[in-house]
Amino acid sequence: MLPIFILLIFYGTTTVPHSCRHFPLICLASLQKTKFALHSPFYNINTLLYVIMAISLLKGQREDLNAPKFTIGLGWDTNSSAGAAFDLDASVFLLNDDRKIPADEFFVFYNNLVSPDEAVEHTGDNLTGEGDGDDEQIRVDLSKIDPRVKEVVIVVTIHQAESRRQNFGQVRNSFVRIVDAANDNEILKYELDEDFSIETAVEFGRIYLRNGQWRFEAVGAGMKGGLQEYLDKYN
Ligand SMILES: [Ca+2]
Repeated sequence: MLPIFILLIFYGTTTVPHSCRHFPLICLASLQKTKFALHSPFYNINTLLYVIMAISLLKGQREDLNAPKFTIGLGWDTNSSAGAAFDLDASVFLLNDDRKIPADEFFVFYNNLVSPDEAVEHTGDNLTGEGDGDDEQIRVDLSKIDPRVKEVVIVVTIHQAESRRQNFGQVRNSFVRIVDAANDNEILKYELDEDFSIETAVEFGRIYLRNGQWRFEAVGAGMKGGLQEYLDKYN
């Protein structure tokens, strides 16, 4: 435990997303530097827990999600210098045991910002994706979730991809992260590999209930199509 903790302290001043593939141990910590002062003699239990809990995920990795209330932050950058402007859209499908939405309103996107149980709220459509940080956010309160819902699928699609001739091969630095609403700590982050080419829609991740425990899976599965194709799949 102690060597791991020392390692976490050592890497607390650096950002390490891409070294995760080579140094999996470092992936234990996706550290918020501002929360973690090396010179402070007072490493309280919250700081320690936070350092242990912050996790960078690799594709396919699954982790328990122990925060009942959190924000899903999604980000991306695009090569928008050529051609039409990019507009990427985050959407969420709340699925039942049969992996279907119980009603149309359980598909939360830019034109339906809140689910009927008010457990999921899209904070609004970002039309450009410019700047750092989250480009679109979805707030989740699992304590409110409809008992029929067992899975929350998070997808990102390119608006009018076909007519604008755009795809995820032109998108980089995309990520999905989970931020605990209780303390604003980032508890999970998945930075997608940049191996997409012709895909116009990507499932970034999913949150699912298994044996009474909510978990997050870093999915990173792309496909050709858009929201209609996801609707056909989940409706
Ligand atoms: Ca958008």
